[in-house]
Amino acid sequence: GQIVHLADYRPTDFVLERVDLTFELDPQATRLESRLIFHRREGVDASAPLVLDGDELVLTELRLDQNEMPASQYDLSPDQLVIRDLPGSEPFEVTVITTINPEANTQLMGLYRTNGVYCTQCEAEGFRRITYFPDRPDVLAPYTVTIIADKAANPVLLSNGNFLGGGNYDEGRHFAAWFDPFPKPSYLFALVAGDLGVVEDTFVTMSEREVALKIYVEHGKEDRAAYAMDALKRSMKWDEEVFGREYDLNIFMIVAVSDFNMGAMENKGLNVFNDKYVLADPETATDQDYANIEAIIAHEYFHNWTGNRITCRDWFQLCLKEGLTVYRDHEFSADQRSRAVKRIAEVRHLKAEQFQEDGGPLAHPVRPTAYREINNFYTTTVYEKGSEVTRMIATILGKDGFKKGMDLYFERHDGEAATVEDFVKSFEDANSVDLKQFSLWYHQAGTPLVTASGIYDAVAKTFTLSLEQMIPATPGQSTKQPMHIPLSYALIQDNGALLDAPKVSGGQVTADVLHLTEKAQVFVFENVPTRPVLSLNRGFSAPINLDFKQSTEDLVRIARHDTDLFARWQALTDLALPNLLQAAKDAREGKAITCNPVFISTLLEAAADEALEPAFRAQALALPSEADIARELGSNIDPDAIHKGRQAILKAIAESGQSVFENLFNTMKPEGAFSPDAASAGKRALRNSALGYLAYVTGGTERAAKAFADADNMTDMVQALTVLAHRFPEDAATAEALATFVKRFENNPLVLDKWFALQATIPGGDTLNRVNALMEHPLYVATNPNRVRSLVGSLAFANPTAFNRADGEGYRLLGAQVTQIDPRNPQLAARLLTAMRSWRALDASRADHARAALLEIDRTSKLSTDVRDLIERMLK
Ligand code: B3K
Ligand code: ZN
Repeated sequence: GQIVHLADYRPTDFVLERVDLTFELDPQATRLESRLIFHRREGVDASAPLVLDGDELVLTELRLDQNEMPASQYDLSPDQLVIRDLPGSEPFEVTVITTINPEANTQLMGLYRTNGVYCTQCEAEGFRRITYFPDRPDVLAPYTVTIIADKAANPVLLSNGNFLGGGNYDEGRHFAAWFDPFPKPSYLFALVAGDLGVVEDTFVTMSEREVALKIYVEHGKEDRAAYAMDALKRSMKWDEEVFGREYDLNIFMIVAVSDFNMGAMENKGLNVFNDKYVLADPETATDQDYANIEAIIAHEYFHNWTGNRITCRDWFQLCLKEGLTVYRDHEFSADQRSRAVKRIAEVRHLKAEQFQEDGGPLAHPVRPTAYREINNFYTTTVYEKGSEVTRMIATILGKDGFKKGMDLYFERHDGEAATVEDFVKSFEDANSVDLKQFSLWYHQAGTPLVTASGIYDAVAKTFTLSLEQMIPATPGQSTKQPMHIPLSYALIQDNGALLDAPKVSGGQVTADVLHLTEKAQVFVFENVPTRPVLSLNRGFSAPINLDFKQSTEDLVRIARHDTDLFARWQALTDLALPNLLQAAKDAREGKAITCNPVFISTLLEAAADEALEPAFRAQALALPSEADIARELGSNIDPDAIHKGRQAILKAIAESGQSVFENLFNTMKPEGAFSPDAASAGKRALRNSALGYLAYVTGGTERAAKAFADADNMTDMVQALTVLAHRFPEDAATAEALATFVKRFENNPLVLDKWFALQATIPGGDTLNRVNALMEHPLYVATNPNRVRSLVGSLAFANPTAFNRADGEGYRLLGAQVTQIDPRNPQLAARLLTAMRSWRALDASRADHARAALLEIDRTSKLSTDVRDLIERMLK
């Protein structure tokens, strides 16, 4: 793979007017006749050839305006088709006939088979595995698609757009024709065919058009699609109400498949989903599963406007659709559930994943300028930081200003392939503001570090806040410019009340937001009666690291009194962190581990506070993870010491809070039949958190075993089983519970994934033996991405002590998996490999083992571009 540069972008020489595809489906030899109408773009040299992309393609036939093309007119390779001597300005038709083997397609890109169902995945560059085509997002055209297939095996024949008609064909075959009037790029093409069950509903849009809604699942799983359907209808309504966006076709379809490289795909009118994000019922899905389904259904649906109606000019603009659509799905979930709890979960995820990426060898700007393999840029930086950048625009412009900008963006660019610059300009023009400095968020990688310090002058009654920003160097970017960082703040007085609208000087201030735009800046607040406590970056208004040394008393005041619940959670976290860091240090040096009693009492006070929603209290009790502690330490990391220290802190909290936890465990069970709503889920989360703490006091095993036996839903069952497995891995009760669970759910792949995952995350080096044994288990399916992620992915991403075992065996295990999976499924292999992206932060001996494992992969001949690209960046 060659490196592609943003600076090299230029439009195609030929404009694609229409696409007409006819598929004759066959498991090993599908025939596709593709008819493309082009014309030469105005001003393009008459000698310029038409260049079409391919990937491992077999050409069967080629015609120009219905006549067979002489071999002298084109150059052919599996990766490219170049046609010369084409008309000057009048339209012409190229017919490309290819033969495809869906069954041999293990990459799951292009046309493939999963459980007997034909399905496609074309983003980013999968369409070129189906036919020779100008496979880039700025080539938009309406598509007509005809599918012909054996009727008995494939009663369902689907593609994008509206259904035109269908009927019987020859030899037991039938056909269906679809037309998508909305011009789209090839990455949004989809085809699905097979024998599937369907759940149907309708939605009436804001202009009173009736839209048919259909969710296709494997036969017998129809009942488990009800929640997804409900989430879809709520998403459609919300997009009308909040963004003014109405659905456009007369049908919207979702298909759930069991072999999929990612979560889901927003193909126009025909979303294809990993069935993990469609299927749910109380017996088999956890509250987290329900929340994920709601968020992903919404995300893919929202793409219809942010991604499909307005798409990306080139793949460098990926955040234009992904960051924006993540922002939209975050806002949707916040509106459907508890906004503060949602924000806490988002920030936890952002810090765990994106901050880690931004601080390592794979760091890149939200809008990169070069890539070797685009599939490696579907990253948490493009998605989650991209969403944060959108959120900051809303913070800076306010609700109305943001809406004006979005409306202008939709108005200006509907039907187009746009850029990040187009997006930003819409906000500038709609609000008459200059966002030039702000745009650095798209271009400069690295998490800014803001250092803050405050001084109160009791005589002058002023509070002086000094801020300084530093953006760390990242690969290819050694020097950075100061950015525009919006910091939401509050001054909390002695009595806990917030100081109302204080007078501030020193820079731009809008509502409760300080705008840090200089490298160093001093804000002075006047008429402050007593020494205030500053709560800064409330709601995580900017995705930064904040270095602000606040005393325990000050943090306790924020934790008790801030009106922003996110800030209260942040203060509790800031109270916890120094204890966890010190504990890791003491554990490493073999010293006794202690914990600040004020932190413990503040935490327990929050846990027991009936005025706070249970989900918030559960978030507070979920201390920073081992990975969070590692990130705070930054270098010379010893995961065993972090684990040992954190366990000691958890035990100290459990011992002090035993009665609080017993009370929560006994009272937090939601009444009545199971409901996945946010309030019930919050109660379950708090109760299960209490169960986790109680595992550190006498009777822990028995209590967890009983909780497992009593569980009447998957959330409680999996939580109890996790407590048993993680805290008492060698206990007979654990072995028995694991056996009961697998026997009960042996026919449910999604539940089996949980069984594998919770064993792969048992702390400690012995887990590597367990994982090796599980890879030989008859229920382990090495070709199913969900199963591989649940076992190997969970070990590498979510089990620091086992994966980083001191002898390096964890890295070797991952390396062997990566090289084994790579030839079949490069995207899956590459994704697993990113688990090693922070290897340089480990202690010297572990880092040596990690480097050796990476070099071993590097020595493998014939690595995919995906893995090769990552290895090179990680070893650089
Ligand atoms: N757009 C797809 C992701 C495609 C990934 C290609 N490697 C799902 C989404 O973000 O909605
Ligand atoms: Zn997306």
